[in-house]
Amino acid sequence: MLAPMMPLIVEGIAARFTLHRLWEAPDPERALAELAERVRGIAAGSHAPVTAAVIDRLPRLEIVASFGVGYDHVDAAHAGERGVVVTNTPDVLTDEVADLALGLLISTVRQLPQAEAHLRAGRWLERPYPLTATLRGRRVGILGLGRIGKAIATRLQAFGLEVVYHGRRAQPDVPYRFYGDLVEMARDADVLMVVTPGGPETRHMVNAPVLEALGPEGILVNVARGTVVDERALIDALRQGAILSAGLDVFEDEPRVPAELIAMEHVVLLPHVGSASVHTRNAMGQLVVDNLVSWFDGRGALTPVAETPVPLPLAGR
Ligand code: 8YV
Repeated sequence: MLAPMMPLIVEGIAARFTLHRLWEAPDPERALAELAERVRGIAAGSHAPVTAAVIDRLPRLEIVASFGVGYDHVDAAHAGERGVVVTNTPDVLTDEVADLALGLLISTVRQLPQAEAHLRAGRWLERPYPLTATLRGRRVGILGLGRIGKAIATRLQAFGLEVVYHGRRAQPDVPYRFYGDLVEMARDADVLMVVTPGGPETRHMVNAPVLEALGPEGILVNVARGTVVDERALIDALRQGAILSAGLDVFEDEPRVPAELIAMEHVVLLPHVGSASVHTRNAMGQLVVDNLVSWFDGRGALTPVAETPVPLPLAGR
């Protein structure tokens, strides 16, 4: 383990394997060098990247069990080339993140945090809270219709809103209109909901032209990765009124959030809490442990990522 993880994971792994807590070593670099010939698995979180260099230093490495559905902190392509399986924690967080996405959307459009602050500050006694924008009649463009995107779409439909989507390819089995071009979708949509994975392929996909196309009544919601949105372009768009508002759970350089965003009273900002309930984080943590146990029991990884569909440990192949 390269950096501290939740107790459930630490204890679950330590109960079954020899766990080396690298961050506790006086010199973690040296500790890794000394362990290099023996390490067969890594448990990873987003604050300690598993780079190609780390993978290459460990000749006996078989599996990287990563916490979170997003795994942009792991060089999975390189792991795949090396025959190392990478696992993530999908499914167990889908509904939690979709719930949060809807909460953030409503909070942003109807200014729930600002309205509450108005009450708490005693200002209701002076005047009612000003009228807000509405969710009614909005068309929501989902960027990335994967598992979480679909769970969000289901909720939006229950809210009586039209859903469209953009992704790498059209999905024949979904009832929503597909746009091959993101700017075109942004032009037709009133909300852009970002749910696509991070990493170099999606970096700054939501840029100035996309925000311009979303338009002055447009709302951006990002529950995916900060890197998908060009944060400078977003700040400019919000300042100039090119879009109406934004609800953000993720940031380019989190936990550092640009002062310009913090100063804007009309945006809603959350500290990356999409999956952050005790229930869901426990389920995610357990899946990290279960992947390692299943792998070293010779039963294969439970949730390997697309880049590393390695079926079984070497011994079982
Ligand atoms: C976690 C996430 O907050 O699953 C993900 O991809 O972003 C979140 O569920 C994150 O992985 C915690 O490090």
